[in-house]
Amino acid sequence: MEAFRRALPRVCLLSVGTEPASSGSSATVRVAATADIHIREANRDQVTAAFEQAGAEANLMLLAGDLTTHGEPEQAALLAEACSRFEAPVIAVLGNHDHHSGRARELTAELENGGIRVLDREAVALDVDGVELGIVGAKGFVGGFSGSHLPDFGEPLLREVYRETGHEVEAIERGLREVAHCPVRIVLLHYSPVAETLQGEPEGIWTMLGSSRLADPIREQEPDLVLHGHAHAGTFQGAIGETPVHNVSVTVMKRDFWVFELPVRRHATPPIH
Ligand SMILES: [Mn+2]
Repeated sequence: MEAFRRALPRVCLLSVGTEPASSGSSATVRVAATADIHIREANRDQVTAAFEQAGAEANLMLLAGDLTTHGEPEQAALLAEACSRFEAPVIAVLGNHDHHSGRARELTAELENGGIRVLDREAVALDVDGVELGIVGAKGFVGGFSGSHLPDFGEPLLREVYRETGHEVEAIERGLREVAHCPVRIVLLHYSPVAETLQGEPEGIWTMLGSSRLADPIREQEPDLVLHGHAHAGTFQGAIGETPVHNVSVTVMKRDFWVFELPVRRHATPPIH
């Protein structure tokens, strides 16, 4: 697991990249996204400054896991404090680092005390400046991609790993159905559903970085955006069918946040009689 211990990301003072809005769209919602912040005492001031700036620019903040370095609730409290200084809602999923101390429940409580909504295999619909956004949040899990699939075969422990990924896939599928009515739908993961955004990582560890099984409900239900982290040396942009997939790990973006301007499909104005 040496790969996961290498080079903890340096959160440097912010530049916020922006995805240009589609021309002709009458409304957009600004979503600031990041992953693999790994907050700890040593970087809390930089993280806090970055969050304040992005929080002032965006309608919504999405955090794609590995919020802490070792999964200690005290580290989560630092992030909760950083998120208390702006009004934009913050929605997060946990990553593998957030589970490392076996205290994910306490850690989640700290985050939620600070107003951060943690999604664990669930969906939420929220009104952001008059637009109903559907967010499906799941950590995702391992399993690999074409040529490196973990099969549902053999020792019970390995089959349990396979099954665990299956639970994540089911949650994404169910969550997308629950927010099908929302004009903007986003899937927030930690592990990757595509190999494309892992390009740059050694292929030998791709099985541990995500699973193509996570992509099945996304391909079928076509949300507007999929975000993940975890692959620190991966690639920013990928796709599942028509749905853009972005690896928003801070080390991939080379900045603290990316602000996506998502066009909003509004219902046509009814005729006046
Ligand atoms: Mn990770």
